Amino acid sequence: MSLTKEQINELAEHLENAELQAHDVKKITDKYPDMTMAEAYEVQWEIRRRKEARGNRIVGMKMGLTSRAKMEQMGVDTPVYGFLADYFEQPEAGTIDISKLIHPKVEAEIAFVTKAPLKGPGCSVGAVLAATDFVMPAVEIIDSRYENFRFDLISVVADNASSSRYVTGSRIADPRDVDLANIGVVMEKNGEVVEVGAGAAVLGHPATAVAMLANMLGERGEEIPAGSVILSGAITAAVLVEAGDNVTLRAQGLGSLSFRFA
Ligand code: OOG
Ligand code: MG
Repeated sequence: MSLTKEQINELAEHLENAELQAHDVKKITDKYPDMTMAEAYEVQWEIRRRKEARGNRIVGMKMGLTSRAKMEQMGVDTPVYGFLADYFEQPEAGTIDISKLIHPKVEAEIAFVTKAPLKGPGCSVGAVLAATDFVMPAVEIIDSRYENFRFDLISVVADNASSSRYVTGSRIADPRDVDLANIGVVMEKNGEVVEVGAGAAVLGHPATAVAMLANMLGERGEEIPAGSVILSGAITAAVLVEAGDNVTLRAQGLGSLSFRFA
């Protein structure tokens, strides 16, 4: 580690303030070009600690950059994780206040809700499916705190993988009853189809991303607790939204969900 604990804390405060005040900042590797991935995750865990100290609950986790569409869109090649705090969740059919966000984008995902803990190393897709209570369609609203949504892997990990908001559909399904690799999703903005994809875009099967998350957390001695919401990563590229936009996600066999930005 080349950064001191004080520098990690300062970076966490800097990035969290950008999130809470909805303003963009320069990517942190401009100032700390030698920062490591381990240090980037330290910053993210410090942001998480700050939120918990303020009384926010951590309700789950997300994987990001798990599909080719996303890796190509963002110019990076390795999946990353982030955490989900209670206030990230937004109701279906509701309105998201865009003034609290910087330059949000929407992406289609499958959410898993666990009924048993998942711990790596050695966590498999079978273990994920056995520990899954149900799956739901989800739209993640990402909002990088970096100028023009441009970053490298280290900067985005420190910035909690651009996590901002998410909306889940109300139709739940047993993962045994849906073919998650072949599930089709259609995302619409203002009634027009903007992205389509299939579950297999996420590492061949969305549950693979959840297993990868458990294995990454296992390296820190952490696990996915029972009752967590896990966003498995965007199936499609992310689409920029603005005030007034309506977003709908239709997921084959899992119904649809809609919400708007104002
Ligand atoms: C990083 C977060 C990516 C996903 O589902 O791929 C992500 C970003 O693109 O800003 O959430
Ligand atoms: Mg995502």
